[in-house]
Amino acid sequence: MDAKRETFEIRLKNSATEIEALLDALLSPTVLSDEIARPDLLRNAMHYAVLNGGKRLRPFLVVEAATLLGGNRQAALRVGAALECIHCYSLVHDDLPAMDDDDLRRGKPTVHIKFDEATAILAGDSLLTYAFDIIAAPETDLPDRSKTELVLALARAAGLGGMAGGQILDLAAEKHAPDETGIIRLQAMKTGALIRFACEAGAIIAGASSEERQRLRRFGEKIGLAFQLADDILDLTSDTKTMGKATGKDAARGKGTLVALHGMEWAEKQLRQHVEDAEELLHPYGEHAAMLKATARFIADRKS
Ligand code: GRG
Repeated sequence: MDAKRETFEIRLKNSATEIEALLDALLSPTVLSDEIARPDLLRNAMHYAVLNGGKRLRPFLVVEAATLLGGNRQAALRVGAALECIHCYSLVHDDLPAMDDDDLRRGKPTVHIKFDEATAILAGDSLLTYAFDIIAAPETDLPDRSKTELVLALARAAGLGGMAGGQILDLAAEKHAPDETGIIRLQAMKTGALIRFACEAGAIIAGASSEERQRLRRFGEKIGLAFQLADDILDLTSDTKTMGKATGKDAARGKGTLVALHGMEWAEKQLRQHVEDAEELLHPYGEHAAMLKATARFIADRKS
């Protein structure tokens, strides 16, 4: 492994450890002010949904983007934890029988298998709500204006016009295969929106100029495209053991992906192009952006 990749992997691992410690503390039995009680069953299901492995890529992007632009690291960790709560909620709900009906996630039984369906639905709901609590809470050391911007951007990324909207387009795509524009749009919503938010959030936390915020947002869009393309390639080339979840499901359902449309050779070339474009966007920051550039390469080269 080259030295740069090794440095990146150590940094990702360390940041994942910090995020997991924070998530564990946030999901402790201690009742917060204005909460009435924390029912054990629901809290345990949320804890299981969140602290069950996972690369913690989205929080890493928040922290690294904020670091690049001089933002407060502790605040970035809390926003990263909030984003991970939303990501995990989406996985819990995506795995439900009414959606993808999966038994395995991150190599372990999915939440509705380990607990039950009602608990999984409520754990997802509570993780979604908790994300906004974590950002707005006084412990997140940011000006109110930044918190409002973060809440608004995250709500737009996760909801009707973002991830949840993308999920319904994805479900509809099983019945009527979308054309190329439709595939790109649904993927930008379902997967891309949270990744773009992660990068833009770093700029918001740092109180960066609108030009810098826009640059980080475009970087997020590019790596979001790379992430989805890599996911589609892995769905065809990897196995359940490596991925920790079922593979080959998209192809089996005849679900339209860009890989299915254009072939593997095109997809791999396109993937490299997205990474190059992403790196180019960070050119003005030189070596300071080495970690974010390494993240773009990791997303394209990942094996799970
Ligand atoms: C239920 C509202 C709602 C949305 C679901 C995220 C999602 C939308 C569906 C998951 C299906 C899927 C496999 C999407 C592809 C991209 C993706 C989110 C992969 C998993 O993300 P990783 O690789 O996972 O970052 P870890 O486990 O490392 O966190």
